Amino acid sequence: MERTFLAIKPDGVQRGLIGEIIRRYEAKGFTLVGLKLMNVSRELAEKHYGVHKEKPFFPGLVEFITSGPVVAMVWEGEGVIASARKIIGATNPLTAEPGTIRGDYGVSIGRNIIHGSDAPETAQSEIALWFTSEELASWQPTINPWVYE
Ligand code: DAT
Ligand code: MG
Repeated sequence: MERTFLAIKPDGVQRGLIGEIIRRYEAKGFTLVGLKLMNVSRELAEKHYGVHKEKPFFPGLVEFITSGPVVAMVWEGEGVIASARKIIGATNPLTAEPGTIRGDYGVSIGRNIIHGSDAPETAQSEIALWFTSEELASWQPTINPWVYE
């Protein structure tokens, strides 16, 4: 079963959106297999956003993601990587569709509430970067026959 890494950024935590965001993925039918509230070290932030190292917004991005607690999560389900990104919406909240998390709650690109892995390779490397295998719970929700045909 496919897994993805999602993180509620410091703005999402400060704005009281933790429950609302988790509710959306639960209601969709995906399974939560990893969850922790944590402060992000500069080292972890720079590794996580390593692909953007040369971008002008990189220093601000690292500053922002280390500025307060983050909710790191791993979600499991059929097609969860692409679907979770659809639920998140476009990078810029002003162009993100209403109904998406960023479209409903955000205004600024530098305050876009949530991160989600963008492909199977990044999902795998981000899960390994943020979680140990002991921190992930493998379980089968009993409702799954009502979620999957
Ligand atoms: P996404 O988070 O949708 O995968 P991304 O990987 O292109 O977007 O960029 C990572 C984060 O960096 C993004 O969530 C917000 C920030 N960011 C991206 N482009 C930016 C820009 N032009 N100005 C400021 N911040 C930006
Ligand atoms: Mg990205």
